[in-house]
Amino acid sequence: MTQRTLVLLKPDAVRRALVGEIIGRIERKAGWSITALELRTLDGSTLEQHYGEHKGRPFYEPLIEFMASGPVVALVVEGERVIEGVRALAGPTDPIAAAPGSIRGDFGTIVRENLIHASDSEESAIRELKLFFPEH
Ligand code: RTP
Ligand code: MG
Repeated sequence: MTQRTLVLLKPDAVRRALVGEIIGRIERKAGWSITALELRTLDGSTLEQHYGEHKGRPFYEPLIEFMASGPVVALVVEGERVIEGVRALAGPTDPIAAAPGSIRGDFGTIVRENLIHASDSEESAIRELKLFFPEH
């Protein structure tokens, strides 16, 4: 089942120069490919649409501020079961609970600064790809 997913390497990953490390893990999965990639600083409107499901939660405002605090690397990844697959590479939201070997488990400590976003379902992937790469 070939799918496409939206991945964001969050501002902490860019600041800490972990972009190559994280992209390398995605690239090495058999048969997956990166079909779009861009360094960009996200504006409030894009972030409100992207994280709209969390509006009203206590972590929402600091999350939006963090996500706008520096450039992210946005990428489209295509391949076999890639939606579930990138979420598995990333590990659970809380990096302390994430197993070593996962991206969050290997590099993160703070819940907010957990390095990577990946679409969590086919519906989210379609919505997020339209938001970040409408031309794609
Ligand atoms: P993402 O949407 O970024 O891929 O992460 P996720 O699905 O694993 O987690 P989600 O529940 O959607 O939360 C979105 C992002 O908000 C930050 N967060 N902070 N309690 C907190 O301080 C808290 N909870 C969530 C994280 O950056 C999380 O990835
Ligand atoms: Mg999420």
